[in-house]
Amino acid sequence: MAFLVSLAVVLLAVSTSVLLLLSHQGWLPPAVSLLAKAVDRQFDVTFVISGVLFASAQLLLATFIWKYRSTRRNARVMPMRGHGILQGIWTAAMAVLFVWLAVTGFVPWATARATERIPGVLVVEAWGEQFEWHFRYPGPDGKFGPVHPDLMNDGAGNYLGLAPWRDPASRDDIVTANLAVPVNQPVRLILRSKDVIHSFFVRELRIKQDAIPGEEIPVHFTAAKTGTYEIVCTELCGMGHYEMHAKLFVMTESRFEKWLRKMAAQQ
Ligand SMILES: [Cu+2]
Repeated sequence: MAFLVSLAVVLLAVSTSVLLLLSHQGWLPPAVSLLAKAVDRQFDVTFVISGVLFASAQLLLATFIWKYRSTRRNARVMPMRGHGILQGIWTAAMAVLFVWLAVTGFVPWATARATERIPGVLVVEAWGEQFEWHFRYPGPDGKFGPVHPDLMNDGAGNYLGLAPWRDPASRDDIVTANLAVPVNQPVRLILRSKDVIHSFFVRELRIKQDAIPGEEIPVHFTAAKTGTYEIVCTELCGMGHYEMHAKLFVMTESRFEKWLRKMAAQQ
Protein backbone atom coordinates (compact mmCIF):
# COMPACT_ATOMS: atom_id res chain seq x y z
CA MET A 1 0.00 0.00 0.00
CA ALA A 2 2.79 2.42 0.96
CA PHE A 3 4.45 1.62 -2.35
CA LEU A 4 1.29 2.46 -4.32
CA VAL A 5 0.77 5.74 -2.47
CA SER A 6 4.42 6.76 -3.01
CA LEU A 7 4.18 5.83 -6.68
CA ALA A 8 0.96 7.87 -7.07
CA VAL A 9 2.64 10.92 -5.48
CA VAL A 10 5.70 10.57 -7.75
CA LEU A 11 3.56 10.20 -10.88
CA LEU A 12 1.41 13.17 -9.90
CA ALA A 13 4.45 15.37 -9.19
CA VAL A 14 6.28 14.43 -12.39
CA SER A 15 3.24 14.63 -14.70
CA THR A 16 2.01 18.01 -13.38
CA SER A 17 5.54 19.47 -13.58
CA VAL A 18 6.03 18.26 -17.15
CA LEU A 19 2.53 19.38 -18.23
CA LEU A 20 2.97 22.84 -16.70
CA LEU A 21 6.41 23.19 -18.27
CA LEU A 22 5.04 22.26 -21.72
CA SER A 23 1.92 24.45 -21.51
CA HIS A 24 4.01 27.37 -20.20
CA GLN A 25 5.47 27.80 -23.70
CA GLY A 26 2.19 28.96 -25.20
CA TRP A 27 0.62 30.90 -22.35
CA LEU A 28 1.20 34.33 -23.84
CA PRO A 29 1.96 35.63 -27.35
CA PRO A 30 5.53 36.90 -28.01
CA ALA A 31 6.47 40.04 -26.09
CA VAL A 32 6.73 43.25 -28.15
CA SER A 33 8.40 45.59 -25.66
CA LEU A 34 11.55 45.60 -23.53
CA LEU A 35 9.44 45.76 -20.42
CA ALA A 36 7.38 42.76 -21.53
CA LYS A 37 10.63 40.80 -21.94
CA ALA A 38 11.64 41.73 -18.38
CA VAL A 39 8.21 40.60 -17.13
CA ASP A 40 8.65 37.29 -18.97
CA ARG A 41 12.10 36.77 -17.43
CA GLN A 42 10.70 37.41 -13.97
CA PHE A 43 7.82 35.08 -14.68
CA ASP A 44 10.16 32.32 -15.88
CA VAL A 45 12.40 32.62 -12.80
CA THR A 46 9.39 32.42 -10.44
CA PHE A 47 7.94 29.55 -12.45
CA VAL A 48 11.13 27.46 -12.48
CA ILE A 49 11.93 28.03 -8.79
CA SER A 50 8.42 27.20 -7.60
CA GLY A 51 8.26 24.24 -10.02
CA VAL A 52 11.53 22.74 -8.75
CA LEU A 53 10.48 23.30 -5.12
CA PHE A 54 7.07 21.74 -5.76
CA ALA A 55 8.51 18.68 -7.48
CA SER A 56 11.23 18.22 -4.81
CA ALA A 57 8.73 18.50 -1.95
CA GLN A 58 6.48 15.88 -3.58
CA LEU A 59 9.40 13.50 -4.23
CA LEU A 60 10.50 13.92 -0.61
CA LEU A 61 6.95 13.19 0.52
CA ALA A 62 6.91 10.01 -1.58
CA THR A 63 10.29 8.96 -0.10
CA PHE A 64 9.01 9.45 3.46
CA ILE A 65 5.79 7.55 2.75
CA TRP A 66 7.93 4.62 1.58
CA LYS A 67 10.67 4.89 4.20
CA TYR A 68 8.43 5.26 7.25
CA ARG A 69 5.73 2.81 6.18
CA SER A 70 4.37 0.42 8.76
CA THR A 71 6.00 -3.01 8.45
CA ARG A 72 4.24 -4.69 11.36
CA ARG A 73 0.54 -5.34 11.70
CA ASN A 74 -1.22 -3.35 14.45
CA ALA A 75 1.98 -1.47 15.23
CA ARG A 76 1.51 1.46 17.64
CA VAL A 77 1.63 4.89 16.08
CA MET A 78 4.66 6.70 17.46
CA PRO A 79 4.36 10.42 18.18
CA MET A 80 6.76 12.57 16.17
CA ARG A 81 8.68 15.64 17.21
CA GLY A 82 9.79 18.34 14.81
CA HIS A 83 13.39 19.37 14.24
CA GLY A 84 13.64 22.98 15.40
CA ILE A 85 16.89 23.90 13.64
CA LEU A 86 15.95 22.33 10.30
CA GLN A 87 12.52 23.98 10.42
CA GLY A 88 14.13 27.32 11.25
CA ILE A 89 16.59 27.02 8.32
CA TRP A 90 13.80 26.04 5.92
CA THR A 91 11.53 28.92 7.02
CA ALA A 92 14.39 31.46 6.80
CA ALA A 93 15.39 30.19 3.34
CA MET A 94 11.80 30.56 2.10
CA ALA A 95 11.56 34.06 3.57
CA VAL A 96 14.80 35.09 1.80
CA LEU A 97 13.56 33.58 -1.47
CA PHE A 98 10.21 35.38 -1.32
CA VAL A 99 11.78 38.73 -0.44
CA TRP A 100 14.28 38.30 -3.30
CA LEU A 101 11.46 37.49 -5.76
CA ALA A 102 9.48 40.50 -4.55
CA VAL A 103 12.48 42.84 -4.89
CA THR A 104 13.48 41.65 -8.39
CA GLY A 105 9.82 41.64 -9.50
CA PHE A 106 9.44 45.20 -8.28
CA VAL A 107 11.89 46.52 -10.91
CA PRO A 108 9.81 45.75 -14.05
CA TRP A 109 6.62 46.67 -12.18
CA ALA A 110 8.00 50.05 -11.14
CA THR A 111 9.54 50.68 -14.57
CA ALA A 112 6.06 50.57 -16.08
CA ARG A 113 4.72 52.98 -13.50
CA ALA A 114 7.49 55.48 -12.76
CA THR A 115 6.60 57.58 -15.78
CA GLU A 116 7.38 61.11 -14.68
CA ARG A 117 10.76 61.67 -16.31
CA ILE A 118 10.79 60.00 -19.69
CA PRO A 119 12.22 62.29 -22.40
CA GLY A 120 10.16 62.66 -25.58
CA VAL A 121 7.25 60.70 -24.17
CA LEU A 122 3.90 60.64 -25.96
CA VAL A 123 1.10 61.21 -23.45
CA VAL A 124 -2.29 59.65 -24.15
CA GLU A 125 -5.33 59.16 -21.94
CA ALA A 126 -7.25 55.87 -21.97
CA TRP A 127 -10.81 56.15 -20.69
CA GLY A 128 -12.86 53.11 -19.74
CA GLU A 129 -16.64 53.14 -19.60
CA GLN A 130 -19.33 50.49 -19.77
CA PHE A 131 -18.52 48.99 -22.29
CA GLU A 132 -15.96 50.69 -24.45
CA TRP A 133 -12.59 52.40 -24.47
CA HIS A 134 -11.81 55.93 -25.62
CA PHE A 135 -8.40 57.47 -26.07
CA ARG A 136 -7.49 61.13 -25.96
CA TYR A 137 -4.46 62.82 -27.52
CA PRO A 138 -3.69 66.35 -26.28
CA GLY A 139 -3.16 67.84 -29.77
CA PRO A 140 -0.46 70.37 -30.78
CA ASP A 141 -0.74 72.38 -27.52
CA GLY A 142 0.29 69.29 -25.53
CA LYS A 143 -2.49 69.97 -22.98
CA PHE A 144 -5.61 68.01 -22.19
CA GLY A 145 -8.68 70.23 -21.83
CA PRO A 146 -10.77 69.91 -18.66
CA VAL A 147 -13.39 67.18 -18.46
CA HIS A 148 -16.96 68.09 -17.41
CA PRO A 149 -18.98 65.07 -16.22
CA ASP A 150 -22.27 66.96 -16.73
CA LEU A 151 -21.45 67.38 -20.42
CA MET A 152 -20.63 63.71 -21.04
CA ASN A 153 -23.00 62.52 -23.74
CA ASP A 154 -22.19 59.38 -25.69
CA GLY A 155 -25.21 59.89 -28.01
CA ALA A 156 -23.85 63.26 -29.11
CA GLY A 157 -20.31 61.92 -29.41
CA ASN A 158 -19.03 63.98 -26.47
CA TYR A 159 -17.72 60.93 -24.61
CA LEU A 160 -15.43 62.83 -22.26
CA GLY A 161 -17.57 65.91 -21.62
CA LEU A 162 -15.29 68.43 -23.35
CA ALA A 163 -16.32 72.06 -23.82
CA PRO A 164 -14.12 73.41 -26.64
CA TRP A 165 -16.32 76.54 -26.96
CA ARG A 166 -15.08 77.76 -23.59
CA ASP A 167 -11.91 75.70 -22.84
CA PRO A 168 -9.11 76.60 -25.29
CA ALA A 169 -7.05 73.53 -24.24
CA SER A 170 -9.89 71.24 -25.39
CA ARG A 171 -10.04 72.67 -28.92
CA ASP A 172 -7.31 70.48 -30.35
CA ASP A 173 -7.93 67.38 -28.20
CA ILE A 174 -8.39 64.27 -30.30
CA VAL A 175 -10.70 61.52 -29.00
CA THR A 176 -10.50 58.12 -30.71
CA ALA A 177 -11.98 54.64 -30.38
CA ASN A 178 -8.64 52.88 -30.88
CA LEU A 179 -5.14 53.57 -29.63
CA ALA A 180 -2.33 54.22 -32.11
CA VAL A 181 1.30 54.83 -31.16
CA PRO A 182 4.53 55.12 -33.14
CA VAL A 183 6.91 52.18 -32.92
CA ASN A 184 9.87 52.60 -30.49
CA GLN A 185 8.27 55.71 -29.01
CA PRO A 186 7.90 55.84 -25.21
CA VAL A 187 4.22 56.22 -24.35
CA ARG A 188 2.74 57.41 -21.09
CA LEU A 189 -0.81 56.15 -20.91
CA ILE A 190 -3.01 57.72 -18.25
CA LEU A 191 -5.82 55.38 -17.25
CA ARG A 192 -9.14 56.90 -16.23
CA SER A 193 -12.67 55.65 -15.83
CA LYS A 194 -16.09 57.27 -16.26
CA ASP A 195 -18.11 54.83 -14.18
CA VAL A 196 -16.83 51.63 -12.55
CA ILE A 197 -13.42 49.91 -12.28
CA HIS A 198 -12.08 48.66 -15.59
CA SER A 199 -8.72 47.14 -16.41
CA PHE A 200 -6.50 47.86 -19.41
CA PHE A 201 -4.71 44.78 -20.73
CA VAL A 202 -2.55 44.21 -23.79
CA ARG A 203 -1.09 40.72 -23.74
CA GLU A 204 1.88 41.51 -26.00
CA LEU A 205 2.91 44.43 -23.76
CA ARG A 206 2.36 42.43 -20.55
CA ILE A 207 0.62 45.50 -19.16
CA LYS A 208 -2.45 45.06 -17.03
CA GLN A 209 -3.59 48.00 -14.95
CA ASP A 210 -6.89 49.01 -13.39
CA ALA A 211 -8.67 52.22 -14.40
CA ILE A 212 -10.43 53.58 -11.31
CA PRO A 213 -13.07 56.33 -11.31
CA GLY A 214 -11.68 59.57 -9.88
CA GLU A 215 -8.05 58.54 -10.30
CA GLU A 216 -5.45 59.07 -13.00
CA ILE A 217 -3.15 56.05 -13.14
CA PRO A 218 -0.13 56.27 -15.46
CA VAL A 219 1.57 53.32 -17.12
CA HIS A 220 4.50 53.45 -19.48
CA PHE A 221 5.45 51.27 -22.43
CA THR A 222 7.52 51.36 -25.62
CA ALA A 223 6.21 49.06 -28.34
CA ALA A 224 9.11 47.70 -30.40
CA LYS A 225 7.19 46.01 -33.24
CA THR A 226 4.59 47.38 -35.65
CA GLY A 227 1.29 45.55 -35.80
CA THR A 228 -2.24 45.42 -34.47
CA TYR A 229 -2.85 44.16 -30.96
CA GLU A 230 -5.98 43.71 -28.92
CA ILE A 231 -6.85 45.83 -25.90
CA VAL A 232 -9.29 44.16 -23.54
CA CYS A 233 -10.94 45.00 -20.25
CA THR A 234 -9.87 42.48 -17.61
CA GLU A 235 -12.07 43.68 -14.76
CA LEU A 236 -15.60 42.28 -14.71
CA CYS A 237 -17.45 45.59 -15.14
CA GLY A 238 -21.03 44.63 -16.00
CA MET A 239 -23.15 42.64 -18.44
CA GLY A 240 -21.29 43.88 -21.52
CA HIS A 241 -17.80 43.31 -20.09
CA TYR A 242 -17.08 40.58 -22.64
CA GLU A 243 -17.41 43.02 -25.55
CA MET A 244 -15.26 45.77 -24.06
CA HIS A 245 -12.24 45.82 -26.30
CA ALA A 246 -10.35 48.07 -28.69
CA LYS A 247 -7.30 47.92 -30.92
CA LEU A 248 -3.74 49.04 -30.39
CA PHE A 249 -2.04 50.03 -33.66
CA VAL A 250 1.74 50.25 -33.51
CA MET A 251 2.76 52.22 -36.62
CA THR A 252 5.77 53.84 -38.17
CA GLU A 253 6.25 57.48 -37.20
CA SER A 254 5.01 58.82 -40.56
CA ARG A 255 1.93 56.61 -40.63
CA PHE A 256 1.12 57.63 -37.09
CA GLU A 257 1.31 61.35 -37.99
CA LYS A 258 -1.05 60.69 -40.90
CA TRP A 259 -3.45 58.68 -38.72
CA LEU A 260 -3.53 61.40 -36.06
CA ARG A 261 -4.24 64.11 -38.69
CA LYS A 262 -7.08 61.99 -40.05
CA MET A 263 -8.54 61.51 -36.55
CA ALA A 264 -8.17 65.25 -35.83
CA ALA A 265 -10.16 66.03 -38.99
CA GLN A 266 -12.99 63.80 -37.77
CA GLN A 267 -13.47 65.61 -34.44
CU1 LIG B 1 -14.65 47.14 -18.35
